[in-house]
Amino acid sequence: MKNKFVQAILVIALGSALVSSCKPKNSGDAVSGDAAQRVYVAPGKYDEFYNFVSGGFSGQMSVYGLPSGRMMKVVPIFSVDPESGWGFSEETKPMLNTSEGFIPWDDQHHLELSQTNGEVDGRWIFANANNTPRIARVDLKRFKTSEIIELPNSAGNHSSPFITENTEYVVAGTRFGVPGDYDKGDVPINTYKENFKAHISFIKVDKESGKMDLSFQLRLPGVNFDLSHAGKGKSHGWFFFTCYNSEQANTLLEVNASQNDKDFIMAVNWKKAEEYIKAGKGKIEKTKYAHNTWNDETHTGTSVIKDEVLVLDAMAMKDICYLMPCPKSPHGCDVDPTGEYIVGSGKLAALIPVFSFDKMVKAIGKKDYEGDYEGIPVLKYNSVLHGEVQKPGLGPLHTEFDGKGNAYTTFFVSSEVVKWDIKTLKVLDRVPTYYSVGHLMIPGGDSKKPFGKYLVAYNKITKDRYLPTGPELTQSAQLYDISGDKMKLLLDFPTIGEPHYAQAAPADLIRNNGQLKIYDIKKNNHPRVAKGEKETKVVREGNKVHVYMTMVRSHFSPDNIEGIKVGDDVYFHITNLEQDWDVPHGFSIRRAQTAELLIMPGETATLNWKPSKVGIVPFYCTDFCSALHQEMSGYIRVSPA
Ligand code: CUK
Ligand code: CUA
Repeated sequence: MKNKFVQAILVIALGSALVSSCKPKNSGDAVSGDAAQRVYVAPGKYDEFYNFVSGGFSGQMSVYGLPSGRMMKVVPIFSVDPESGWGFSEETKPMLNTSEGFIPWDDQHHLELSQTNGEVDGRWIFANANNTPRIARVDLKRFKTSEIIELPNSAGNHSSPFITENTEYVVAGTRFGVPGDYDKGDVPINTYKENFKAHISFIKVDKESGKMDLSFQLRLPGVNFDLSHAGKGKSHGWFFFTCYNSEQANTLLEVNASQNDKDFIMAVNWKKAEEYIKAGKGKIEKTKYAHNTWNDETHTGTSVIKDEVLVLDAMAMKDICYLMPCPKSPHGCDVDPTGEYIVGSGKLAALIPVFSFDKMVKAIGKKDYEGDYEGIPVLKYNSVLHGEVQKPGLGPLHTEFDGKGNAYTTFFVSSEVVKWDIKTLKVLDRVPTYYSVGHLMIPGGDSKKPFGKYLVAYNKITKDRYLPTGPELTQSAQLYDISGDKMKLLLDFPTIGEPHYAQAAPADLIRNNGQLKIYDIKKNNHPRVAKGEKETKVVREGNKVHVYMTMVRSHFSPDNIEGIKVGDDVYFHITNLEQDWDVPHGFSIRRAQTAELLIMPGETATLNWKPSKVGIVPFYCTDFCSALHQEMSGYIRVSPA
């Protein structure tokens, strides 16, 4: 039976390969002959890896199983989510608060799993918001966003969130130079060079709780940071950022921002910066940013607006930052598992430069500079270069590692993944991607200990890979087997939003980290919890009405509510009394101005509703919860004001 099934899948796979027209000629070679078997996870069986994928302009993170490519969850982070009530319930609204109020959307590009000793530890995953600069921490015990911190003095939070090898810091570099916040901002745009500055934020992460705290910012010339990675092993203590627009042009048309032959990789000695901060060299500046935290026992988010930030002028400290020239608008910046090799991918370059950390340290020791850039030493290209990968492909973007001495780089323009040897810089293999790959991911592939085995390409262009769905097509990821000498294509799978960076961890690492199945109702400290039906009540305070409600299979209590008037401001505080795994209940009310609530066992959530019409208003549970789910409903009587 199994073989027949596999054969059928193969026939379908091959058949579709024949009818597609615009594939490179070698596409057949790249597909593994036993691909179907390699990705088939039988019903009831689990995947080998969790794959966390950035949601791009959806603002969320999605969770897939590998090798099956099955999507298991979308975790709402930076965008409202009507399905779960994220950003709609009173408790979650503060999580999307910023210094300029509630913001319902963002562009989520990169994810980074927490690490201990440079190895993925499966505790948290950090996410960036590109548009309104923010960093989030998602707790992987609950698959829920626990914390969001806004970044002051920042615009375009692209070079983030990348972490140091013990998750000491989450680091974030700005994409746009800006003059700073508030009163500093009112300057002519063509005064870019003098007024616009780049910033790197260092967010401290508490070892036990994971709680974030904006520790300090480095102020730098107004270059644009693109991507970054921390050093590891021997280079622990350093951070590496690609910078483009070293011209500091305020209009990024090619003539301006790409005229320099070489931009830079900036090496930042963050341990030194930390010392300067400890020695009191930072300056406290007035600003405003939101810091939002979720409390698991009150089931409520709190937003605090902070008004100060500690800034260290990196241009004045001569030994924090160093620049390594890097050809043509570098994009990705990746550090190999040993911490020795730093790969810069110049997206307009025809080669990949690989820098040596040891050589860099030596060059700094000898002050082997070719000059300086606004007070920051520029090291000589040849004194820091390990070597160049010649003619690897067109449009290199990002590199990951397999832990066996190989690097894998994506090429957007030539639409391929290229495998090369880190030491010899020889190209070993190449496979086409469909089409125009951006990021790639190997489980643990940016850590000290990659898990290898698979590689996923996250593509920018879909074209003919799936059944057409009108002008808008799904985004596409592709899974490759990298366990042998040659890469083999195994599977296409669709993703949400536009996927950028992703992470993956062995399933057991996440499953055994103390996964939560229910919230203990005894520990529920929500200020308006009802821990049993006896505690339910309707309390009027002026035109505000608080309904303390419970839900349990298969009824609400109370389920008939009278005494509500047009113009009232009604709050339904609903507690799910269940204490069984996978028994959420939903709550929706006719003409609610917000969304539904999906409430987990033991949790309390609040929906606000402003009745505008006289009449009978039904409400019901949205999640099929028992044979009597359809009966799980009720009525509200709305009377004239
Ligand atoms: S960027 Cu998307 S392909 Cu935002 Cu990481 Cu390189
Ligand atoms: Cu509760 Cu359906």
